[in-house]
Amino acid sequence: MNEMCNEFFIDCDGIPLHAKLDCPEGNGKAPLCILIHGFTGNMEEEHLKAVQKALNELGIYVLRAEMYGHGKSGGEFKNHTLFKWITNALAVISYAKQLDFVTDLYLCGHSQGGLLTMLAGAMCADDLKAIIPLSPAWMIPEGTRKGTLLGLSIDPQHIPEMIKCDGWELSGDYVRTAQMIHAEDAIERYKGPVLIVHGDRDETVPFSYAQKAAQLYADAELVNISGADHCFNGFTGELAAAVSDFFSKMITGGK
Ligand code: FER
Repeated sequence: MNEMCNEFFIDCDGIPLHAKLDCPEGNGKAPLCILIHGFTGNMEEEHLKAVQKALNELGIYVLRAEMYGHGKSGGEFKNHTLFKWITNALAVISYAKQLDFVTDLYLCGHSQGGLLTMLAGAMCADDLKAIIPLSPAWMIPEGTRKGTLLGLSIDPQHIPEMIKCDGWELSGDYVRTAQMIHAEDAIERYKGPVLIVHGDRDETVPFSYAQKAAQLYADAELVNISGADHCFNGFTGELAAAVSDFFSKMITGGK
């Protein structure tokens, strides 16, 4: 094992972002994939660990990072916004870029982290060999403009101070900032390779969004995990295989 591989925090403007670097066998130079969870998620979720292990087995470093208000990172959940997550992702990308053992850099994220992958991908296209949004929740910005948020109804013109749901509450600033994001612009801006993996039984993000994104991207592949839900429960092997196949092609230069 590489002694660099461990658990640590990446500073983002004073907010500690909890990170774990999992290494492949050997200490050599190799690609690295950043891996980010979704809304209310964390780096220990089964579907993320399945992707991490599959990539490590292919000889790829995996840097899992938790965003503002999630997992063991700083900040409170109720104060997180996509703007803060974008700043966090930029900090993690900057950190990963300067690691001397990294050859190519990739960015992968699930759901809200998949939307983040699409946004940060567009911002850092020069630094990323490919992006891998998993069940990307790219309807969030459009939903907040129409007044829907995870099944809740809100007045898009008069956003409440707090939004309360079973088990969580969220500042209205989440909605205010999400309304300013246009995922379609990010899709148009990113010309590199994209792998989207999505289950057609996703109850949170409709599969049709994956199909639409795959059409809009200049160079996208969509893998449907038939029967899988939002978090690929019971299908983590299929998810990992889809990601592995894509990376195998990327590494051997087939792509
Ligand atoms: C929403 C739909 C999906 C939403 C968040 C998500 C906050 C994200 C889900 C996830 O990351 O798993 O309306 O609003």
